[in-house]
This record gives sequence, structure tokens and C-alpha cells, in this order.
Amino acid sequence: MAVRKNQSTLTADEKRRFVAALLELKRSGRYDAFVTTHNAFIVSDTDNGERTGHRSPSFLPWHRRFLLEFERALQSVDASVSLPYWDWTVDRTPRASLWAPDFLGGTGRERDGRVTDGAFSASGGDWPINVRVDSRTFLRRSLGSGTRELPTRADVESVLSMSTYDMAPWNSGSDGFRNHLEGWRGVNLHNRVHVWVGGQMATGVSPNDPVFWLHHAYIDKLWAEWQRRHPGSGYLPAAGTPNVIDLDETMRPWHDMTPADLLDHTPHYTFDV
Ligand SMILES: [Cu+2]
Repeated sequence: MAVRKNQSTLTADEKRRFVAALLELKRSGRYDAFVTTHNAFIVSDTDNGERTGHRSPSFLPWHRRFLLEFERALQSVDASVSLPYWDWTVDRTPRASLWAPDFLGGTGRERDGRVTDGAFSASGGDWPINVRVDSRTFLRRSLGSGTRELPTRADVESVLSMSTYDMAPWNSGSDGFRNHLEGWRGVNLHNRVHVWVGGQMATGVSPNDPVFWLHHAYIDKLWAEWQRRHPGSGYLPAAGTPNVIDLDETMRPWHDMTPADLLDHTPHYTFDV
């Protein structure tokens, strides 16, 4: 059983194995298939049309399913690896060990945003950006320049306190926990972190940056924390909602699991705390 750990607690060996598994998925072409899938959903999920991966109630179960698939791919390379999570309320500066050369590498250089250290820098030759929205083939970041501050624990608490999972119109205009966590409304948690990292992370091809997985693993953990806090609140909507994934409907592209199947993460993985 995978235990998802806070990235700040990983040993040097755990970091090395995680990075090596990422590089092997990249080399084999399997990594880029995940980037392609995510971008296809970003492009097609719309507020007034069909929406599954984003700006909708299934944002959380869809990403849980997506991360599960990715974690299984990592484990097919190295069975000891599981996804770490990044608690950006604590590790909130570019000096965090997350961004050190032995892990994800740091911010991009001033001129063109190019990441110049770590295993994912263009100069290493192992991390070509193939699925892209412009011509630049190198990983880019501009930590803290698109927005200055990452969300605080108080911001997180204010969202975890919302007892209703989601509300009509079930999109980026909704009130409730899901849309505040996603960030289209209110203090803005998930979306703001994408913008804070910058580079590809601020685009539809955001999984090009390996930090995508650590960010979403933490968003996923916040969903689990919300469930513990509101045991009487469940996934909504329950049934009969056009263009939106109801509790018992399967989700594209897998069509093998419903939100109901994904509410409990413990058959698949647990968290360190
Ligand atoms: Cu995201």
C-alpha cells in the first residue's frame, strides 16, 4: 500500500528514486500521454458545456483517478515509489528543499524562464517538453512572480470550513467547498499555486512540470481532510445533472470509476499524517 508523504520529509534515497522513475516514464513516452490527457480536458471543460476534469464537481475525483493512474505508472518502474505531496502553506518560498537541485530544481532564469538546474533542466537532455502550447521545448518556471504569495494555512482553513461540497450551477461560478478549493472563487487555493509556479504549470500542459503531481497530491489530501471534518456532507450532485458528473456516473476518459467509487482513498493509498 502506497503511503503518500510530505515531500519535505523524503530521504535522499526516496527523492532519487522518485526522480529516476519520472525520468524513465518520460524516456518511454508514457509521461507525455498524461500531459496530453490533461490538456485535452482543460481545453474541453467549459462552464456551460460538458465539464469533467475542471470547473466542475468532478474536479476532485477526476484528479484523484488521474493521480492514481500516474502513481501506478511510477510503481511499474519502481514499486517503492509513491507520490509525495507539497504543502505549500508551509514550504512557501523558492528556498524550500522541494526546489533544490537534488529534487525538482529551482526557478527559471530571468531572460526566458528556463530552469537551469536539477534533473528536469533542458541542459540535462532528459526532459524535453514535447506536448506544448508554444514552440519552447524547455521547462520554465517563475516562482512567485505571477502572484507573490502562496495560500496560507488560514486560507486553507477558511475553505475546509465550508460544509457544502458543491452547488449549482456546478461550474466556476459556484459557491461551496469544491470551487473555493479549485480557486475560481474566493481566496483561491489550487489555481493560485499553478500561477505562483508559472511556466508550463500556469498552462493547460501543466503536468509537464513534475511539481504538478505534488501540488495535486496535496489538493487531494485537502479533500480527504474536508471529508473528515464534515462526515455528514457528501459529493454533489446526486443525479440527473446535464453536462456534469453525478455521484454514480463514470468519468471520461477511463469510464471505469464514478465519484462514489473514489470517495475513499484508503483502498489505494494512505497519507503520512
Ligand atoms: Cu491543477
